Amino acid sequence: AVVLLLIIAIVLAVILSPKDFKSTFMQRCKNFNGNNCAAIWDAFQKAYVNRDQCDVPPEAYDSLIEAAPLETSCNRMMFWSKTKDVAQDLAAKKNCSTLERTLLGSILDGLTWCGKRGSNETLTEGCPKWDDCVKNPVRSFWNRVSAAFGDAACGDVTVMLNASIPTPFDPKSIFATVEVKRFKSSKVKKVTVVLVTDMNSVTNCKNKSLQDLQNMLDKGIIYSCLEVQKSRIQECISDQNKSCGSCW
Ligand code: N1C
Repeated sequence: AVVLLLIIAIVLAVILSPKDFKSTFMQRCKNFNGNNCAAIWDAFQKAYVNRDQCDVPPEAYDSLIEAAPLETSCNRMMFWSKTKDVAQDLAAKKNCSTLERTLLGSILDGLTWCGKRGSNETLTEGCPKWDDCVKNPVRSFWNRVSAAFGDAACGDVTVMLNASIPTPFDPKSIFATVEVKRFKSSKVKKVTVVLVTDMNSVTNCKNKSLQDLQNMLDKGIIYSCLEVQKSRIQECISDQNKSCGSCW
């Protein structure tokens, strides 16, 4: 009986998961006050349904971005790499904008999806992992939406990086491969790296990869790097009166 129940549960989970995915999508969209969530869903799933799971290029999401443009505000944009949790907490507290705090980012954060040839279903199991192939639906989504987020960067921009890894500015990261390259000196005045340090730190603002970051910026964009202890950042999150930066 236990085995039978288990089989029924698995079959149900497989049948129901695409629907679950759509309802999660719609729920999150509505929670964000998305007004045309049905149209956004439509544009979203057109990107990957009925396609090979490793043949969804970032451009497949162009019409999704058109249907749900990113809303951001100058001087309040925050980028991050390998510091997701602390970046999210700070952004929420300081009312700064990370990609997860835009409509599309908030809907799809943490989700996995893909389609398959000959079907209009959305699958959530058996989808390619991040590194299985470059043109997988999830990876292409983050690449495309991050490009739009990078394009929107303006004014003073904050980037949270992690001093506990040898290469805080990881050349393979989305921040390095997509976002930084889109910062334009006509719009972005300054990039401030907040390098989050703690007891496990292995590097500082003199890190070679940060030199690479600085060199990659358009001429005219001011660069600065601050080493800030994680405990201090936690105070910036919890204590209004603590003197911190505008997004940290
Ligand atoms: O590759 P990363 O970091 O440098 O990507 C982070 C960078 C941020 O500035 C965001 O604007 O790119 C954007 N971004 C997300 O917003 C995001 N949310 C969730 C990129 N990736 C995002 N994810 C997932 O985190 C995604 O599935 C990918 O695998 C990780 C990337 O995290 P990272 O390597 O720390």
